[in-house]
Amino acid sequence: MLLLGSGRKVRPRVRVIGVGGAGCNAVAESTFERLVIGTPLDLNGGAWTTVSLTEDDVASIVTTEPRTLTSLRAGWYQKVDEFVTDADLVYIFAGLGGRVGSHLTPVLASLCRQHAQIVVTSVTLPFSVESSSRMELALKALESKTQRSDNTITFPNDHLLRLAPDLPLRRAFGVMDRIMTVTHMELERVLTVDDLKNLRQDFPLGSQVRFGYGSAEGRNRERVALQEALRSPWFDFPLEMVTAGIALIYADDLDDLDHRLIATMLGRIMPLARIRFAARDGEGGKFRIVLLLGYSQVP
Ligand SMILES: Nc1nc2c(ncn2[C@@H]2O[C@H](COP(=O)(O)OP(=O)(O)OP(=O)(O)O)[C@@H](O)[C@H]2O)c(=O)[nH]1
Ligand SMILES: [Mg+2]
Repeated sequence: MLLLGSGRKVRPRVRVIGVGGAGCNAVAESTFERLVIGTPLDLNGGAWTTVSLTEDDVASIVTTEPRTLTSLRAGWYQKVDEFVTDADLVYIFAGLGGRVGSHLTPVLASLCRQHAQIVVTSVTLPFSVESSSRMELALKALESKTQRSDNTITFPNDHLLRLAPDLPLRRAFGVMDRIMTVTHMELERVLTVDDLKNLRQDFPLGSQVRFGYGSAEGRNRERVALQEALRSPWFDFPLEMVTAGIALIYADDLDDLDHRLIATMLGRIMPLARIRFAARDGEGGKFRIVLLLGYSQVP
């Protein structure tokens, strides 16, 4: 069984970036060194690095080809560069479908890759009710992001409606913010620099990652929680395709046998996957599991 958090207990230097309206909101609760970048309307204050974009900046970001944008080294670009210069691991958050997040995220992901060992980008895709042009823009942005500059965790907003069909849009955004950001904070308590090397191999550049969650109590709690997590609306691809994964387990009194049971169950469903496990303390008799499952893009 592959465990995260073993090896030297040296924690990676983490930086978090929120891009555009959705990204800035999503990182508001993050406990790491954060940078938010967007128009003045997007920036929600707080004691972290703030990069305010003018309308001219936004116009050039939207109309300039990413490679040219990089070579221009505008003021905002240099501020982000400075912020991530000694980072080992960078998380970027954005909502695709608008102007800033969609156009800037791929550029920032490439920039961060020049410094950090791992860059994880978490993006939402718009709700269908928003507009079809938003979805088009979002999918285009997603495609240009998979120019092998990072690993992308994608959260199509629509899938949330399968869990909570009657949520008003504003509330739904808030729920998505939490779903998107909780995992990076939890992982941080476990990951060491040695883990980054392994994860880099497991999740090659351009990997697509999705999220699932389950919890249960009582008899067969491991099995029930795992089945719930595997039914996640975000696992909308065949699980046999999964090549790598992270299983974060929260439970008290877990022994080796429980670990092995979970590893065996996952192995049956995802025979090709290298799954790494991390155990965290639980609450009462509850067993909770977060699954991040990834597959490499077919070139
Ligand atoms: N999770 C979350 N998603 C949001 C939020 N606000 C907007 N979104 C989603 O993110 C997409 C992009 O919206 P924004 O983040 O406002 O876009 P932007 O990057 O700021 O770009 P512009 O608004 O066009 O300047 C929207 O289509 C929504 O689907 C939010 O507060 N939280
Ligand atoms: Mg916006």
